[in-house]
Amino acid sequence: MSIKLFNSQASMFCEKVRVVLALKNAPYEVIDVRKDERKSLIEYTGQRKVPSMNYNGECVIDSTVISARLEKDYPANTIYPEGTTNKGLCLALEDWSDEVLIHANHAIRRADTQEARQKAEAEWNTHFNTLDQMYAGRKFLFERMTLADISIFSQLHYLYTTVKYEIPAKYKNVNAFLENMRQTLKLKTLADSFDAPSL
Ligand SMILES: N[C@@H](CCC(=O)N[C@@H](CS)C(=O)NCC(=O)O)C(=O)O
Repeated sequence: MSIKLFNSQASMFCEKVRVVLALKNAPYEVIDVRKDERKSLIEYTGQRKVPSMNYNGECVIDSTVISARLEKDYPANTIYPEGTTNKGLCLALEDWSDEVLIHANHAIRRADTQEARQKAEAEWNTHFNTLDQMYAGRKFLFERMTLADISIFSQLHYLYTTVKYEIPAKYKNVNAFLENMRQTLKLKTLADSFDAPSL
């Protein structure tokens, strides 16, 4: 089995896949797309986005598709919760994080006026409120760490590390979730990006 991950260390979606690979204890090689300005990525996949993967000769693109593909061959340490209903909810939350929280991250990163910054912070406050209720009284959204938590963490972690935005202390459950994920992923500090080969 040969797994090659086309990776950009700063990408939140690549971090999401690196966490899944580590959880599965699946050995993989990293191809840093910044080294050749995505030339080998484009040659192999015909597109520019990471994460992409050469999975034993099979071209797999997109963090959701890659995660599902890994789950199929590495069912131990499942990334989904028990039961069909919860699996559906987990996938919906993964999608919400990947499509909605990413928008808030782009908005705050690209804000170049005070007005744009305020609007982006307001967008994040709405999501912090939602997340604070979702994580009230629980370490993870389901009975263990699942893809929903990993996706949400990767967006919040990007906000903290790349955007350098501190989540306001009043969102106690969101901050507690981040600290719990830091410990679970064995990051020395929240400023580190995740690249451990296993958990
Ligand atoms: N839905 C995709 C999003 C991937 C994505 O947006 N990747 C960004 C980096 S975070 C990228 O490679 N952008 C480069 C480009 O679009 O040219 C996933 O889950 O993998």
